[in-house]
Amino acid sequence: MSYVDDVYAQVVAKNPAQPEFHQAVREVLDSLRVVIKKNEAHYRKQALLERLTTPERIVMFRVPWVDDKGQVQVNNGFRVQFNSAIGPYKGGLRFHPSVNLGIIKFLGFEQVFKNSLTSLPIGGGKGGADFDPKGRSDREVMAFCQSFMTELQRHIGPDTDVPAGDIGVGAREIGFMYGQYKRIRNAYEGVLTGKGLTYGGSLVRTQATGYGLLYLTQELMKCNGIDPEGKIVTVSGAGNVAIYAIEKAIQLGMKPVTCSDSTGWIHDPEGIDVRLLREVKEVKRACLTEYAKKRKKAVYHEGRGVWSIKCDVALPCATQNELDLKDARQLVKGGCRVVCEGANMPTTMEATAYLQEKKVLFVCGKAANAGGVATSALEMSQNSERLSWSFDEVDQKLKSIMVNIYHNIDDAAKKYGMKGDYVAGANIAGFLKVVEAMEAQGIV
Ligand code: NDP
Ligand code: 2IT
Repeated sequence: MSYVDDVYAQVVAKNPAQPEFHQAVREVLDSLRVVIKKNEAHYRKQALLERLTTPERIVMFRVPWVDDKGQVQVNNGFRVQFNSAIGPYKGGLRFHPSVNLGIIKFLGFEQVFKNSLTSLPIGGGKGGADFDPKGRSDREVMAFCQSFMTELQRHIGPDTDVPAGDIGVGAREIGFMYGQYKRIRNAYEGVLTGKGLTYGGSLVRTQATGYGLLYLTQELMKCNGIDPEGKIVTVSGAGNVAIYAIEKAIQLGMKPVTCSDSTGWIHDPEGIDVRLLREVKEVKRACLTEYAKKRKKAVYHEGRGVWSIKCDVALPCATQNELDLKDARQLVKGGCRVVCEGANMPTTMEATAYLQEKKVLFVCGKAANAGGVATSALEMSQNSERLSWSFDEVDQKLKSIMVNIYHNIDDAAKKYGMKGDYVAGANIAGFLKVVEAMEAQGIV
C-alpha cells in the first residue's frame, strides 16, 4: 500500500466511530498524494503524515452547571490542540448538542491547513461542548460559560492557545468566557478573539468570515471571467457566517435569495432583507418563520431545500455535510457555476467530486472561510500592541489576505498539474508550510 493509504487505514483503525474526522483526513491525504509521491521514503521514515493526523494534545472535561430550575446539568467539554508548528493553537469553540470528539477533531484538523493558508502565524485547534444554548436564559448561558472556562483556562493563554467563536458561540458567550478567564487568571490579555469592541475586540471580526468568503468568491469569479452583477446566490444558514455573506453579496451587486436555520428555510425571490434577518436572528434569536411574517413575497419551508433553488452561485454557510450528491445535481441542473464553502466541510465528498467533474468552480472551506480566523489573528496583533485599527484598515487587510489565498491555491493547483482543482491547491499549499515548520523543529 502507498504511504498515504497506510496512514489513512491507521487513522480509521485508531479513531473508531469518528466519521467526520475520517472524511476530513481522507480529503486532505488524497490531495497530498502528488506531493508525497515525490519523496515518499522520506515522509514515511519521518512519520510526517502520522504526526500531522495525530493531535498534539486533547483535553476533555466535565462541565457542571445549574439551570434556572435549580437542576444540575452536566456537559462534555473539549479542546483539541492539533498542531502548533507555525504558531499558538487557534480556532473556535462550538456549542451544539451534536458536538463530540470526532467532530472537534475534524474541525481542528481542518483548522491547521486553513490557518496556514492565511499566511499568519497561527497553529490549529478547536474545542466546544455538547451544550445547546437554544432556549436557555442569559443566566443559564453565563453559568455554563463560566463553568466551561473554569476548566479551559488552565490549558490556554495568549501565546499558547487562543479560542474564538463557532456555531453557538457568539459575542455573548465570548464575553462571559472572557470575564471568567480574567477573574481566575487575574490577567487582561488577548486569550480569546471575537471579543466586544469595548474590551479588546477588533472591528470587522463579526463580519469577517462572511465578508472574506465574498472577497474570495469575487476574485475567483473575476479570474474566471464571471461578472458578479445581478447573479443569483443561494445561501444556507442564518448565523454569523451566512448573515455577513449575504450582506457583502448585496454590496457587490449580487442577489442572495435564500437562507436557512435548523428548522427550515426561506426563499425570498426579491432578495433577502439583511436588516430584517439580523433583527430576527441576532436580536430576537427567533426562528425564520418570523422573517417570513414580515416579508410578503418570502416563503418559509420546513426542513431543508435551499439547493433546489436555481442560482449562479451557492454558498453553504450552516454546518458539515449539508450539501450532498442530490443537492449538487440540482445545483448543476439549475445552472450553478460557483460553489464556495462558508461552513466547514458542508459538501460531502461525493458532491464535491460531482461538482468538480461538472466544472463548477468549487472552493473548500479551509480556503474560502479563512477570513474569520485571519481577522482573529489581526485581533491578536492589535491586542499585543495595545492598539485598535480602523474598520477600513482591518477590512483592507482581510481583503488582501483573501485575494492572496485565492492566488496561492490556484498557483499550487497549477504547479502540481491540477489546474482549477482548488481543493487540492488549498490542501497542498496549507500542508507545505506546516510541514516545513514541523521538519525544522525536529521530532516533537
Ligand atoms: P452560528 O451558530 O452563528 O450559525 C449557524 C447557523 O447554521 C444557524 O442558522 C443554525 O440554525 C444553522 N445550523 C447549525 N447547525 C445546524 C444543523 N445541524 N442543521 C441545520 N442548520 C444548522 O454559526 P456560524 O455562522 O459561526 O457557523 C456556521 C458554519 O461556519 C460552521 O460550519 C462553522 O464551523 C463555520 N465557520 C464559522 C466561522 C466563524 O467565524 N464564526 C469561521 C469559519 C467557519 P439556528 O439558527 O436554528 O441555530
Ligand atoms: O472555523 C473557524 O475558522 C472559526 N470558527 C474561527 C476561528 C477563530 O479563531 O477565529
